[in-house]
Amino acid sequence: MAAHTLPALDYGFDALEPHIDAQTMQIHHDKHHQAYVDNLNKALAGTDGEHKTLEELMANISAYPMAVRNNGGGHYNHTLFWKVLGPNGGQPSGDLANAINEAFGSLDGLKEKMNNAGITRFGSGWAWLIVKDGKLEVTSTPNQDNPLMDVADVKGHPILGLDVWEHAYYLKYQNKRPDYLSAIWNVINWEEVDRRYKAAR
Ligand code: MN3
Repeated sequence: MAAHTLPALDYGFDALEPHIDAQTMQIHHDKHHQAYVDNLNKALAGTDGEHKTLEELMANISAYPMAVRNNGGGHYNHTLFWKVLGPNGGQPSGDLANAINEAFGSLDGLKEKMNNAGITRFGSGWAWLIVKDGKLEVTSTPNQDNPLMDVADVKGHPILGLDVWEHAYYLKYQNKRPDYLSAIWNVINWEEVDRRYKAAR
């Protein structure tokens, strides 16, 4: 397949203000994500991994060098992250809302569980809402790992991911990761989470 490329955002860098500031979005997308893409392409050049999709790489990531794990995970995770964020906020509805209520009691129950997963993830990583055996679960991963990887402690199909690396929040929130995690729920694109939920079931 062709070399991996940085996907454009569906909204402006300032669209998630005041919850996520424009400067953070610009650096995060144009610098951090671009670096994952560039370093993934470098790590894959001339290897059999060059011909695999991202999903194929994730499923067999233990067979690849750490540079593919870190940068392939970084590319997959951020591509998902930009899509599940958006300026319109709102709430989950339909089957997804029912599944959230069933698994976590309420939307607030999900938020609490995911924020706790993000806050207790030491160092850098991600908090995830996944579909596992048809049901919703919350988990977290270190670094740029994700639940699609064969090395993940808890495997499943991610439908929402929250980046808890400091680069995702430090300019606005400094060391206050819980404040960033509280605010991010104002800019979740629930239509996209719902689309991924239906696809994953
Ligand atoms: Mn990031």
